[in-house]
Amino acid sequence: MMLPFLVQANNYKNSTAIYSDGRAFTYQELINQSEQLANIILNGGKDLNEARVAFMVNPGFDYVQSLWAIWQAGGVAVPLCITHPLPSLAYVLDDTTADILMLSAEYLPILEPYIQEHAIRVIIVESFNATNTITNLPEINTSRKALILYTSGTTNKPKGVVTTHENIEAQITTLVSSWEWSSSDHVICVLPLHHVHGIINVIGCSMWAGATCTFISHFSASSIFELFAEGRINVFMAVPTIYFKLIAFLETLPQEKRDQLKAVMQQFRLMVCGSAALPVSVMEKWEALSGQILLERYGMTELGMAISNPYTGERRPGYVGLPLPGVSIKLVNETYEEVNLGEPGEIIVKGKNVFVEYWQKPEATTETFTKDGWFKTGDIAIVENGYYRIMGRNSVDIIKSGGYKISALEIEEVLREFDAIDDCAVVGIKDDEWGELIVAAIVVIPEKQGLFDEKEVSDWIVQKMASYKKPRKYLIVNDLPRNAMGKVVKNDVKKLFE
Ligand code: MCA
Ligand code: AMP
Repeated sequence: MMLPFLVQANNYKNSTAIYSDGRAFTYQELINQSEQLANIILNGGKDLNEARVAFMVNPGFDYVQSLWAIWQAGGVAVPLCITHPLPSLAYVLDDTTADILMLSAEYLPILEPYIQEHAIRVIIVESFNATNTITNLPEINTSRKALILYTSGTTNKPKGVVTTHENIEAQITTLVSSWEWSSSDHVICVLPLHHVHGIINVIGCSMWAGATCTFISHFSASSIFELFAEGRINVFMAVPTIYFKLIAFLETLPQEKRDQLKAVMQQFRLMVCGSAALPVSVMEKWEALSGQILLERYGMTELGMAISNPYTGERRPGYVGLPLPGVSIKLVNETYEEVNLGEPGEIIVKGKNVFVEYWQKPEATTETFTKDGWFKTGDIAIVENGYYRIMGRNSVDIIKSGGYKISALEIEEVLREFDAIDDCAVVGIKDDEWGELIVAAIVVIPEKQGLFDEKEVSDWIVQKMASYKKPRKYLIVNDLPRNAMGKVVKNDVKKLFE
């Protein structure tokens, strides 16, 4: 049996699947080339049998063909973030014990030290030349593992979220039908491709529907509007920070140019926002500038999307809408009993969309499900007049900045390794542009007073972890605020930055 995404692609062989690298690629090319790349990955073997294949590949045709090739070879795809420093990449490679690494050539230098020290097979994606060899690829059951995405949580190191082909199909199909994706859609992908938002909502849905996806290499407001102005794109998806930045850019343009862009954007079929709370002010400004009412939805790496405002019907500002078809939701109290309607509770979720496990972390996996198999999100919500509203999280140690989920504990652990730092506490403080801004209260080692240098610590930390995890403000304190038990009170740390 063919994997479901291939069954879909075969319905649209002659349509354009992707615009990237200055050209158009049809579904037929995607099918052929990914099949042949799968053969190269297999290297004479019959089936990767869920071996992990990491790939650090630029957004575009190469990315999608790599993903599809890994799946067709029977592997588990592990996308690496193209802007992460070596220690973050090495963590994922070690954790997944990936023994095949697929790369865009430009990422070879950053990974060279890792490659030198590990028996890992490297495939440079651009140098692969499609031949027309006859292929004999394995049969893949959809219950097999397909993808591992890393997510930060309340533990200090990110965990690998494992989903199967079946999970991915459920995550995609509920969106394709609810948001009425069709083969005449054309979406632009501006999101990073190591997270669900870009992989499932943009690539997964567009490729499933036989639509077209145009890639740009990285976020740039001017490039996005240039593409919009061409008049071909009709679907757009982004995080609140991106809409904030697009609004700021539009506001710098002369009125005439703004009017032209508004006329173009009014023709869009759909604009979606999610990954973090969409401020009502951003939704309103965007509507004034684009004529579009953003559709806000709620999701999670472990779930794909779970709750969404309706495609047709009221898109209520400040609310995430209703559970998507196939996704069961309950709001529960601390003992996992359902709360009364109108009371706040933790969101717990069941459905085919829900991931299977945290990679090689059986205890964390057991802990995150209730006894009867509901996934505990850690997000608190309330139902008001029929719609869900997200009220916050049950952990202050999780920060959402720029749409990225970031563990305060992970940053603290790295900061504590810095020479002059004795102790620290990292928190997220409210910020219009970034949702939350990462800040750190620092206790300097007594003998090293005066030696703490913000720039030095900033330059140092980005060599250890992704730059979006870097604290944006530091405050030197004599002591961290603690409770009677000696535990740092994060809400009091936040107040220090007010
Ligand atoms: C970057 N900068 C920041 C931050 N990030 N400042 C404060 N807080 C931050 N978090 C600063 C940089 O230091 C730099 O400043 C300037 O912004 C530009 O940096 P750059 O890295 O180029 O940023 P960017 O390209 O403008 O990135 C902003 C972004 C990006 C496009 C919003 O953060 C992004 O792509 N976010 C989306 C993440 C995402 O896809 N999340 C979905 C996962 P200077 O110039 O002064 O040095 S969540 C998910 O998948 C679930 C399922 C869901 O619900 O969707
Ligand atoms: P991630 O693990 O990166 O997938 O992030 C998932 C988290 O993002 C959720 O647990 C929520 O805390 C948050 N999130 C996603 N969408 C929304 C939204 N529309 N409103 C508020 N929070 C959101």
